[in-house]
Amino acid sequence: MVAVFGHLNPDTDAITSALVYANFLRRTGVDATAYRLGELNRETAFVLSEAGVVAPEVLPELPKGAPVALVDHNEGAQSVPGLADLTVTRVVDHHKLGDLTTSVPPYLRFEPVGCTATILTKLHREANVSVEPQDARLMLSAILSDTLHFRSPTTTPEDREVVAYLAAIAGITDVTAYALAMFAAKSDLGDTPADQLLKMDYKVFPFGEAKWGIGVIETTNPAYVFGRAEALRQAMDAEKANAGLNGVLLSVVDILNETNRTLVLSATEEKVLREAFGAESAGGVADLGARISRKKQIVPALEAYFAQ
Ligand SMILES: [Mn+2]
Repeated sequence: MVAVFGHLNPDTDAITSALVYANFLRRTGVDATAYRLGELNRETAFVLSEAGVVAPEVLPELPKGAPVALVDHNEGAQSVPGLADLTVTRVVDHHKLGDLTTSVPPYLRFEPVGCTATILTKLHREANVSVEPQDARLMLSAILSDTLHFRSPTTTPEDREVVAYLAAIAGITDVTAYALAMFAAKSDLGDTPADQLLKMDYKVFPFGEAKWGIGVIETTNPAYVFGRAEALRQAMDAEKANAGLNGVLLSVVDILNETNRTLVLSATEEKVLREAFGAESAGGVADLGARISRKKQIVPALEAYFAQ
């Protein structure tokens, strides 16, 4: 049995791609089960509930050498601890290639599109496997989530075409209304503890010798997040110390207005934000303008900065 899972601190794409790819593998004759590496965020819980789908189980401890398939990630720092002791047989992803090594020749499918689900839809078409309506809804949701309904610069024409294709199969007639409902669910953060808010969409990246944690809160209600700035900075500070990180950033992305204002933890982060992005900080917040994509606009600039 192949265990299929997305990254730590899973988002909608990480969860739904595991579900859909495991189903695709089963339908093409491979025994596979979807798992998750963390709690669902509110958007993902909304998506699964709308689709009538039960969340995958948390990945149990696997025996050494167990076959696994990675979706929506490939870097060790974003995966299950001990990944190096497992056998990566497949990766379907739309992120930069990191430190992945394998012990057997793997099936790898990487494309620079807006969402793993776009690639999974193509896999169905290429294999002449029909997309089931429930899977169509899950994949459409993932694409709307990852591309912020086509606002993100990661969006490609294929993502748009695939959403139109999946909407017809899923019977979703008003994609805009559905996307807004998803974003409202994501923004309804209630009294979520600050450390959970930080980790909701959070990844660790190695930059040379340094390791940085970069969180993103995509919301239609940034005022709520900034109202909790002090507690969030405390959570960032604790995470930086506990995980031995060189820096921690938390970007607050206003989905509807397409802006990024990033919480600045210390002089270290302030200096890097100024030198890598030309972003000045005021009141503990740096204005990163319209850089709303961590994958395409934040991480590459930091890689270039730390490579100097
Ligand atoms: Mn993704």
